[in-house]
Amino acid sequence: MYGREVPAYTTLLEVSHDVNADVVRARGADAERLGSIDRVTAERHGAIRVGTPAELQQVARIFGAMGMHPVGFYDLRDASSSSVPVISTAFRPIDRAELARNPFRVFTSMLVPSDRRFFSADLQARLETFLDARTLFGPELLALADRAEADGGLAGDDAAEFLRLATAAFELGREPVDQAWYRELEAVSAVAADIGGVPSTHINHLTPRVLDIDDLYARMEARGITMIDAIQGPPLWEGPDVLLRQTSFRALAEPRTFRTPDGDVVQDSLRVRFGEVEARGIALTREGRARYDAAIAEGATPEVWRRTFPDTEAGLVEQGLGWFTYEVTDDGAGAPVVRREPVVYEDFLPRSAAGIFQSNLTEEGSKDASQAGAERDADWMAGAVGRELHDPFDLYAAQVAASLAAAAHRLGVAPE
Ligand code: OOG
Ligand code: NI
Repeated sequence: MYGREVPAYTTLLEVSHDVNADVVRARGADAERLGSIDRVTAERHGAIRVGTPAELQQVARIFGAMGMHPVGFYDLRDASSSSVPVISTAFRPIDRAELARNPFRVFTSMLVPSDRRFFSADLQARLETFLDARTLFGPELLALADRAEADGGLAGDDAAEFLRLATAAFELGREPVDQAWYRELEAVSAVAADIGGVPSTHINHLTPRVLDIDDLYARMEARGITMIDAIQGPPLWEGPDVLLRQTSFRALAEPRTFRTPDGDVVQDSLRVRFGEVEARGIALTREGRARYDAAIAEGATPEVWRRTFPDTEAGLVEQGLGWFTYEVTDDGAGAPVVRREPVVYEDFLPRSAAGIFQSNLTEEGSKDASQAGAERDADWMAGAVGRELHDPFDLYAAQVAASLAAAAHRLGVAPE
C-alpha cells in the first residue's frame, strides 16, 4: 500500500537491497553480526501520528493484536532547536524471539494541543473539537483487534479482514482537506496540520534498514534524489556502530484535494511524507547512552567519537557501555564455548527524530518559547495509552540477564 502511494519508497527499497547485498558479499558473516540478512531485509519501522489519547489507545489495540507493545517515551517538543508539538512512543515486539520473527516497529506520535508554546487557548479548543469529531478506526476493526489480542490470534477470514481494515485505516485520505483550517495549523506547525488538519491518518514513512548508510546516501544522490543534509546520529568511524544512524530523502509533493473557503474543490499538493532509511548498531546501557548524549551535544564528529567510545566491542563490554548476550555453543568436538553477541538497538533517538521531522519541513512554524509547555512524561503517556509503557533499558537488561542465566544453566555453574 505504501509503495503504491509513494513510488520513491520502492526506489529506496531497491537501493537498500543493492547496498545490503554488496555488504554481505564484501564482509561475509561479519555483515550479519547485528542480525541475519533475512531479518535485515524484512526489517522496517513505520511512523504514524495521531491527535488524542483516545486515538492513541485505539492504535495500541491494533498493534496489540500483532504482539506489538508501547516501548519508550519521547518528547519531541524541546529536543534541541528543532521542536514539534508531539510526544511519542514506539510499538514493537518486546521479546527477542518475537522481534527476530517480526522486526517491525511503529513510531507513534501524539499531538499536544494544550501546549501554549504552540497553540493558543482558542486554537486548542477548535483543534480538540475537530479531533473529537473524527473516527480513525471503525468499530469492526477494533473488535477484531481486541479478539486477536485476547485469543492470541485470529483464524482465516477474520485475520484477512483485520489486515484489510487495518491497512485501509492508514491509507492516505481522499476527502477534500479544509484549506483554511489546514493552512491555519500549518502556520503553527506543519506536523500539527498533518495530524489535526485532515479527517483521517496515514503512514508518514516506512523505513528499511541498510548495512551501509553512507553508501546508500551516496547512491541515492547519484540517482538524482535529494537527501536531507546529513546522516543523523553517530558519525562514520572505525569503531563499533552504536544505536541508530538515519537519513531521508526530502518529502515529495503529493497531490491532495482541498476545499477553499468559497467552497470550491481544487487540486494542490502537500509535502509531508518522506523516505527514511536507517542503520542499526549496538544497544547502549544507561551509562553508554549518557556518553552518547554528551558526544552528540559536542558535535557528532569522528574526533569526538574517538574521545568518547572505545573502538572495539570488548571495550564497550569492559566499560559497561553496551549490551551483550552470552550464548553457549559447541566447539564441534563436544566442548562448550561461550560466545558474546551484541544486542541490536531496537528503539529510537529523540534528537534524530526531531532532526528528521524538522529537516523535512518547508515551513518553520511558529513557537512562543516564553509560554509554559504542558507537562508530559512517561507516566502520563502510559495513562493515555491505557497500557504499561515498557522502559527500553529494562528490556535490554532483562534480555542480557536471561542469556546469562541460560548460559550458566547449560554450563552447570552459578549465574554471575
Ligand atoms: C516520526 C519521526 C521520528 C524516527 O525514525 O526517528 C522517526 C514522524 O515523522 O512522524 O520516525
Ligand atoms: Ni522514522
